[in-house]
Amino acid sequence: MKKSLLYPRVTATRRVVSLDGFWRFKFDPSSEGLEKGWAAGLPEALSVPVPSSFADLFTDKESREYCGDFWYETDFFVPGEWAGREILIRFGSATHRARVFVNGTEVTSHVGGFLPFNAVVTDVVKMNTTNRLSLLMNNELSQTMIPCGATATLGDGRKMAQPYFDFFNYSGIQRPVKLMALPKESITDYTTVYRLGEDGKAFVDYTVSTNGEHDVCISLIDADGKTVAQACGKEGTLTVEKPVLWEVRNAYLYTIVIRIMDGEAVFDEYCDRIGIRTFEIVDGSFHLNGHPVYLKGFGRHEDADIRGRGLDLPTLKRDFELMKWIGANSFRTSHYPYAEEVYYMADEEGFLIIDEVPAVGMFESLMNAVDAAGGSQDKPKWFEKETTPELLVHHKECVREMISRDKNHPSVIAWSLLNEPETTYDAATRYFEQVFDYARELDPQKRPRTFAIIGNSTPDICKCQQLCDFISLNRYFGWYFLNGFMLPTAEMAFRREMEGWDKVRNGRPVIFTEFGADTSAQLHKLPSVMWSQEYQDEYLEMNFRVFDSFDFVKGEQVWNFADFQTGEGIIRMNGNKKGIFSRDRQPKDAAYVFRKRWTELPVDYKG
Ligand code: BDP
Repeated sequence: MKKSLLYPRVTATRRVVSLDGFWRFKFDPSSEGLEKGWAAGLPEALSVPVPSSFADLFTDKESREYCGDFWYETDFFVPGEWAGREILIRFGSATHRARVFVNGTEVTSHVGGFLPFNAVVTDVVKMNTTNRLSLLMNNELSQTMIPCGATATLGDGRKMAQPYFDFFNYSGIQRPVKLMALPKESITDYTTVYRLGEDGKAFVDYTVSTNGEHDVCISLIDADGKTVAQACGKEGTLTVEKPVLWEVRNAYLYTIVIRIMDGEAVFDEYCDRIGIRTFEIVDGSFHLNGHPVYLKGFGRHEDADIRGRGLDLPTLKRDFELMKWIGANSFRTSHYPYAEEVYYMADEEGFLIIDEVPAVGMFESLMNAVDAAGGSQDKPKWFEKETTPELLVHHKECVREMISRDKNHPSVIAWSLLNEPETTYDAATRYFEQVFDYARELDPQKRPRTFAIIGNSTPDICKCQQLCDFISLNRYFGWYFLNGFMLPTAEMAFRREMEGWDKVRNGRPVIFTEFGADTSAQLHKLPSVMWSQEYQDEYLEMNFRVFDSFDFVKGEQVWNFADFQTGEGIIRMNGNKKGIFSRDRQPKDAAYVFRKRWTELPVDYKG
């Protein structure tokens, strides 16, 4: 049960209680809490909401920038009628490391801040009374975990996070926490793979895992509540005679009901919503249900004022409304897997997701945003370090957890396995091969794999692009390179590089996973200057001209959906301003430029 990443659902046999709300909280800069017994009770605690990042809740800089150990604590009640069941606590995520205690006993630990995990607490909880849940957490960055970074100790002894990536190191319990009661014999996982028959039928090949011997039965129920297919056995095929397919921006969802049966008795029941669709690359194009689709959308962040990266349903709703308004059909979960609620909303709204593992910051010269702009190159090679083997173990574990969690979402069409890593030497190739092979092995749907290629990994020197099923480029011609008055020369250089990609792409599609220009939502200037809204528009028009003149470009995801928080620095004015929307989700001028383009481009553009 510990490893089951099924989304928590109440069914005939399962009970779920939310533990979200105000929790007790305490910083532990000297890492003394464990020794002092804080796992059993937190002295002089503060109060913070869960889910939320802690950084922007307070008014002092020490709290915002805090790096090190910290504690969360709450009490929860276990109903007496749950006796005899398996009892679990399920964390949507805990950033970046957590040790979990119940009534003072350690029950589990987890490393990696963006994927869920369970604590099995059956044997440590007291029934029909209150129990104590405590987490000893840590948000330090290192070179052996993703996202990569370092932790500095300043002259005055304080620790400081040094991300090798361009977003704020938001931490805490940022996603929902649930108390669950499951039957002892239960469903632990399921997978689906889709085939479309020539006679208009659809076939859903499924597997179900349980922790017991009894057989399972599966039903597929349509949106009107009618059962359209049934099958029994832990592996099998559901045949849907007249399927309604899940289409881009026109989603149709079925409910899959899985039951462990013993005669008429139902031991366990799990329900989920799935969409029937195929996704593949055919003749250099993305095909959804056999039809070409051009990707229009964003690289995004889970980021908003005050709550930081904490799941916030109103913000999530607003983001999807804005994406619909602007004519987008896709996004990348840059630079980490998002909260599960995001994928369920994408399933319902018909958005296509490139799901990204938190493998960012794997480039010594990207040690901070200043280096990113300056491009210092005399650093040791990232994938030849002593720390690389340990990093690979953690990276693969995150890939496993991501695919295990997200594999049944119709919205998820591809895996992005790294963002902007070094790619120009053989050790990188060897590292990449292991991650790419592992993803292929794990994914029942064999979705296309890619990684976001940094600007200085050009087609002539990149030694990893050949592993991608499609090529994803992060390109900043006209912003980091040849910017401002030099924009026309940026276009020439950009076109030359695209000709280079055409030579090595070997029939594969190319998309842009990043392009963008920092822009102040307040600044207008005629003629334009960099950072003005006029310049953002000119920059975009240049990029569009390039995209439109190469038929093998099959998608554009601009950086970024909205302005977002980063660390402090001389090239970031209270965050990254490449948003098409401001951080409070209002349109910059560029939003209207995109809206015009994307609402006019046909879904099968260049198909
Ligand atoms: C790319 C990164 C992204 C940054 C962006 C930028 O993938 O995380 O925010 O550039 O500089 O290097 O705006």
